[in-house]
Amino acid sequence: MHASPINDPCLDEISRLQLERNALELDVAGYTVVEDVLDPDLTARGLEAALKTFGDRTGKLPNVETGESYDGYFVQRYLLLRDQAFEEIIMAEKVLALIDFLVGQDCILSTLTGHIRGEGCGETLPTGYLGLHGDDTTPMPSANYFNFATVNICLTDVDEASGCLAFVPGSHKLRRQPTGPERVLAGEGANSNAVPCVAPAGSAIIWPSHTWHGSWVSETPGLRVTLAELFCRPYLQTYEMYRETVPQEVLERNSPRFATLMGMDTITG
Ligand SMILES: O=C(O)CCC(=O)C(=O)O
Repeated sequence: MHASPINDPCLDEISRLQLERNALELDVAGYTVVEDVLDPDLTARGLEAALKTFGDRTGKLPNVETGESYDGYFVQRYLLLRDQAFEEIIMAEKVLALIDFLVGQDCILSTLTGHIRGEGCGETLPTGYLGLHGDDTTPMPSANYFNFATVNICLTDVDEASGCLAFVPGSHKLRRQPTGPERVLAGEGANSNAVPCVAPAGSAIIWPSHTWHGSWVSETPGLRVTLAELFCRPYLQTYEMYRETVPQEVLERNSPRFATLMGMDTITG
């Protein structure tokens, strides 16, 4: 005799891609890392496109080795339509399998944001570190399911010296934002529950919106470059208005799932 199987397309996809341990980590720790979600060619194209976008918009092309003119922390939104590499990156299948697990297969893309971290504090982040926070912007207490899920795609290696992410394992179960003192990541009173998360280029760091995270100051002159993807339930307002702006030719060269991520199946707004 055999027990009845449970049929669930999301679980089947997680098994097919051998991501069972990652799904468990998301449930237990509130974050996980999957290496090699991008191949080296796509990682290199994504990095070049990200650097070019920052350069075009600021007038200073970032140099990953020297980090010149990029001390501190820099953020650029609306990257997706700047380069076809970004369209491929948001479709990385291992990432989407875990995103489906967190926020459902009908989720939409809220933003594709570029993050550059250079040495020290700079003008943009006087503390040097980015304080602990959750990415759920809905009122507290947070829902007992996830409204948003975040992915950081590493386009360069992210190690402790270059200002890696900090996570508080298990904090996704608290269903609230950290208090002011709980946000602190360095110096006296730093939150001792925060642990570092390092990952090589080509990896995805994935977490549900409730998990407390931040990042430490970089102590190296080179740049750490990541893409932050935020996915959300389809009834929420997105950071970036893809449904209203995505060109038809972009939809035509991509899959139906890409169109769903662009919000093409939503009826509100
Ligand atoms: O890039 C970082 O340092 C922080 C990233 C972050 O907080 C996020 O993607 O939500």
